[in-house]
Amino acid sequence: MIIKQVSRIKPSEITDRDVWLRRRELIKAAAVGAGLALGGASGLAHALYTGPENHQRIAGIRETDYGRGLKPTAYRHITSYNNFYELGYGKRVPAENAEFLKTRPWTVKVSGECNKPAVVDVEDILKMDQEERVYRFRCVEAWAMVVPWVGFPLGAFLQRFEPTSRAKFVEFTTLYDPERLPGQKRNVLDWPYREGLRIDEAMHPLAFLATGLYGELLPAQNGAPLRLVVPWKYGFKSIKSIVSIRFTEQMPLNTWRRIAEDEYGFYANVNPDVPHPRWSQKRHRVLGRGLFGGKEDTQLFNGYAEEVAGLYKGMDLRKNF
Ligand SMILES: Nc1nc2c(c(=O)[nH]1)N[C@H]1C(S)=C(S)[C@@H](COP(=O)(O)O)O[C@H]1N2
Ligand SMILES: [Mo]
Repeated sequence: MIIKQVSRIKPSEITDRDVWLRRRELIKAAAVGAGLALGGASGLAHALYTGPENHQRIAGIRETDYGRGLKPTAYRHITSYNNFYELGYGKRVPAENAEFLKTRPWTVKVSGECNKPAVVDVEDILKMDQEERVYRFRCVEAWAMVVPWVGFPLGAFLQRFEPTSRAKFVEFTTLYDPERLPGQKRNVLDWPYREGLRIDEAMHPLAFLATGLYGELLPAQNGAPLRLVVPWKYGFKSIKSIVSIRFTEQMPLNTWRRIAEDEYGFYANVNPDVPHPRWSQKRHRVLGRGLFGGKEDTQLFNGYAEEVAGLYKGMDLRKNF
């Protein structure tokens, strides 16, 4: 019966965040009424598209103003159109292979230029205060979506380990385990996937570590149990299924730059005026808005220029692409 309640309102009918929030209340009420332990922001879609570890609501999520007024992309699109090469190539394949990625046990090792290196268990990470932020997300391939993430600011997490003055960058690494991430059995990328941020980018209040979306734990295909979200940069910076965070003095060599440094830079800031060598970045397609209805102009820093432009003052954004 919860399915019926939920599916009465299609994600495509949500016009703004207030409606979406009201709908969430309705779903909560329906779930309680039905005596179900699991809620779910988009009912049937969850059942169709997610693996066995999902449907786990995150308790005590704090609402925030981030993204107020943005219309979140439907859950089924966010979770069925993915880039996660470790779970296969092709947008639909990672969701199909979700069950391979067992996310327990899971630890995150924090090391390098810091006073308090540590290995943190994912259960402790999930005990941190969780908040919700609705962010625009723009892939370098010129598709985009709006995601209601759950998680916490990256900077708040990093401070716990007391980075030293030599910590100029932060390097992130994805799990390497070809059994749980079978795409790693083929040498398509130089595994494990790595990414990096400058320390001031990492400490910026918009930089986020996500544990969930739509109020539930992340599905495997979206980077469970912990992934980076840097909304002003192209999607490939938002590394998934993180097991290691290292403070470094040198700029880390991120995976895509290693493969094609003329096409993918370190900064990867969303910028409509700097085309990819093989395509324009002026516009993008928003998932879930139909084949012809979803085109939008791409904004500098993906619309977050007011917040982040100061990080790049005096830098040539064409050279440092
Ligand atoms: N480990 C890892 N992280 C990754 C990727 C990947 O293949 N492996 N793909 C990146 C790219 S190109 C994008 S666009 C986003 C896609 O995130 P989504 O599938 O949650 O939309 O994840 C990024 N993080
Ligand atoms: Mo991407």
